[in-house]
Amino acid sequence: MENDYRKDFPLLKANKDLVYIDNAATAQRPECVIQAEKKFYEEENANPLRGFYPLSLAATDRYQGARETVKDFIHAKTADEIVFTRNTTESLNLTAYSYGLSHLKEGDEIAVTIMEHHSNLLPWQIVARQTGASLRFLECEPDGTFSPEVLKQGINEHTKLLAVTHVSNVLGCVNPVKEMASLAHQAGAVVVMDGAQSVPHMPVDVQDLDVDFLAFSGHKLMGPMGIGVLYGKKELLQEMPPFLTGGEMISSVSRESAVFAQVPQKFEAGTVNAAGAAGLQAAISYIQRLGFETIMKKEQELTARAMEGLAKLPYVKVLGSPDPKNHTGIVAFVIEGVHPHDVSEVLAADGIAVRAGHHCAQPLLEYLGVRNATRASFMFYNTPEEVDQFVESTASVRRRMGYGE
Ligand code: 7TS
Repeated sequence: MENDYRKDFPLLKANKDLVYIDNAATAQRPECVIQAEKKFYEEENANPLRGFYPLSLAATDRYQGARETVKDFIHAKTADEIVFTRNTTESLNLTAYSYGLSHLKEGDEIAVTIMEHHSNLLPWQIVARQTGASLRFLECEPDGTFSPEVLKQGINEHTKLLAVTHVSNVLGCVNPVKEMASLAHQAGAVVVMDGAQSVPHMPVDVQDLDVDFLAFSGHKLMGPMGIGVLYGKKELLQEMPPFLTGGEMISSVSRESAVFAQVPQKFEAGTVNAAGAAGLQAAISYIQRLGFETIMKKEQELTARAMEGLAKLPYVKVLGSPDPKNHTGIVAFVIEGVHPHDVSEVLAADGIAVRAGHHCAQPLLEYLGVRNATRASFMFYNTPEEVDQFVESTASVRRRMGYGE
């Protein structure tokens, strides 16, 4: 192994021959994240934000400390702008049900890109159906770029909300969200950014991008499953109605009504995932110790190596830009004549874990004229040797499926 990041990851250490390149689905967790969750349960476990005894105060401190860490990580103005959720999907649904249903009306338009993950599409379909607003799709070029005309027409005086992913989980391209947000704001719309595939891999600064909402998941950035984040500008969160109601999100309740707590507690009904927040905090610290410069350099090298290898196979077509520089660690591809499920099974037989299917982006695949694809997604802890194994195995698929080459 060329790098020694793998030693930080118990699962990778225990499975020396595993080539895990399904990182866009979920990353592996370093030891420090697993320990942070364990430490919470062993030393700090009590229901946070409720008790006044020392243990509950310790749990509260850990939970709110994690919020501060997230705030600094994405450069939010205040920790009140950070709402903990279960995952990206819940963060986006919260935004749709709370902001969308209360702000949109008939005649309004919701601009969504054609490359959204279903998590940033289905909630807006529901908002459109319930409010009478309509969806307008921003269609990209096959390489994932948007022409200025598409953006100008799609983001117009009727647009009240722009739903855009920072990085496509299929094409691996980075969208020009800052420019798109500026157009949306000129039109009077708010911007909801899906950061599931960007926040783990590059610096994301919500103030610089000027997005109104940002959603991401802990598990894709090496944190625990079951903890996610919704960032929202405070003035927007403050005037939004709650999404879920019940314990911990109120300041007082009478028989007939309730006064809700301040943000972010207003959006965190019920017992929170404090251990998950502690693990997420540890994951962010791990990323910060490594630095995005190193992470991006490693991931770019791995992606370039993979794409150069695949480019030599005439029956393999990579989705999106042919230039590795326009891909984060994500490389989705089709092999002529072979179903992606078969591709992934052949790779699995060689110990290689990739994802195959529609990647929860069916409108994009349909638009690109492919039904399914296989996807490799690299993370800094992968090695050039693993990339070579993946390319070699992919090169053997057609022969092993009986195509003779
Ligand atoms: N948005 C994007 C861009 C994603 O890639 C994903 C998950 C989600 C939202 C949903 O995240 P969750 O944590 O709420 O599930 N994407 C994938 C994937 O590409 N393969 O498995 C999950």
